[in-house]
Amino acid sequence: MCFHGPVSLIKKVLPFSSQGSSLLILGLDNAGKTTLTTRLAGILNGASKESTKEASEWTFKVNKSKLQLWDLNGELKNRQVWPDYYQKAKVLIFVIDSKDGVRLGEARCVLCDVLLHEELQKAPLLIISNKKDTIGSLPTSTVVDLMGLDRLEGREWAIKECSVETGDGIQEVADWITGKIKK
Ligand SMILES: Nc1nc2c(ncn2[C@@H]2O[C@H](COP(=O)(O)OP(=O)(O)O)[C@@H](O)[C@H]2O)c(=O)[nH]1
Ligand SMILES: [Mg+2]
Repeated sequence: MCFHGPVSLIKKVLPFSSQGSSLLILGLDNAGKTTLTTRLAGILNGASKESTKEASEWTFKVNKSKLQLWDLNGELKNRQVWPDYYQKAKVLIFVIDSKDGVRLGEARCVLCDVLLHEELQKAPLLIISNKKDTIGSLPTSTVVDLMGLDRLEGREWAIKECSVETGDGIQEVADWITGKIKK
């Protein structure tokens, strides 16, 4: 007997296991999400589980408990499946390419849409202003301004500068995650 069909269907509808916490890594394509995930795996005992064109699943060990991490594909055509992952997300990370001022407006709209989802109402949010090693990287105050972050109401949020390529700021991101998963 073959259960492949139904099991795949259940997995698609319920991408999370019932145990542990879940973290979503979101952002536009090319922001640095996958590079960040790989870097974090080195610090937080991460192991890659499954990868599709829409999402990569990882398991991390944080504070002796299991953390499921999902690195979601940020291309426009793949963003429509993001809500499938919102149900049990405890923590959100939104990665921004700080040298791509042209796409900050798009990033703002995408983040706005994400935060409107009821399931994510209580999830703390970390914005990562990435690619700080590049010439033309925008200062954090400009990113906060252009993303409208100071207008976020009723949401626990923080912003950190990072260069996931060089590793600068990664430890602070890992510490932030560890602090949130403790709660
Ligand atoms: N200079 C620089 N390049 C980066 C940084 N982070 C990511 N990149 C590059 O940006 C491109 C997209 O990164 P990737 O992690 O695949 O982005 P994703 O589409 O959000 O998953 C790759 O060529 C990375 O090497 C960074 O902090 N600095
Ligand atoms: Mg990616």
